[in-house]
Amino acid sequence: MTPVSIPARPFPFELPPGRCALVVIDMQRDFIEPGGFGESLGNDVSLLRAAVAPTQALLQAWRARGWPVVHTRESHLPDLSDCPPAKRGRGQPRLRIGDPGPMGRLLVRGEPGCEIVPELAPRPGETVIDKPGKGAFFGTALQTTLQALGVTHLVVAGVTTEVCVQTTLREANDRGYDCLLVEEATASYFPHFKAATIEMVVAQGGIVGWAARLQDMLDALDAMGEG
Ligand code: C5J
Repeated sequence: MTPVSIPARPFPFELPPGRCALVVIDMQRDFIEPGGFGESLGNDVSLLRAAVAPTQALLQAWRARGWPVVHTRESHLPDLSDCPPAKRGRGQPRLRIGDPGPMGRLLVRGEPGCEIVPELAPRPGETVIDKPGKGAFFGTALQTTLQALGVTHLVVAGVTTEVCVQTTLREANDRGYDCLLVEEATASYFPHFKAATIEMVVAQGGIVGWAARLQDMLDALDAMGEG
């Protein structure tokens, strides 16, 4: 099928229908809602809410076309055997990974806080990747999953822009995927880090990938129709 040309920086992104997965990074209650891991680190979690509605719009577009959707969760096994002590011990948070909080044990699989926010809940048939690190390829089956789906391009959304989103973009870039970050569908506790990350991605002729505005992406998809 002919690629859809998405207006983007540093130049248009040629999206191959059906071979471009939407990857939604870590839109979990633990990062977005009060009482979770993000707040335990001293962050204003309300800043991340802005990415929810734009990500919903992307999910709607992908679901309407039956294109592949991948959700990730930064999460650990209940015994924390996949959480390096250096990660758990870092900094001086009020609560650490695995400690009990109002939404259950922080970043532990199966706990309420570890779930994706209800507005963006995965649907049956969508891939959910539990990842112990910042990058979605590290310690996961993401690469084999994407290969099995025939995916060559990624459209990326999620939080936080400069941590798990950027790490995943770089991992994907090194594995040969063309990646586009949707600006409104990503957020950071530090808005200037979000802005800087977008600039880093698109600089030097798209050294890591592309960035596009949500409406430009939706308009380009609408123009091709739903198929
Ligand atoms: C962080 C993430 N910020 N999902 N995780 O620790 O970006």
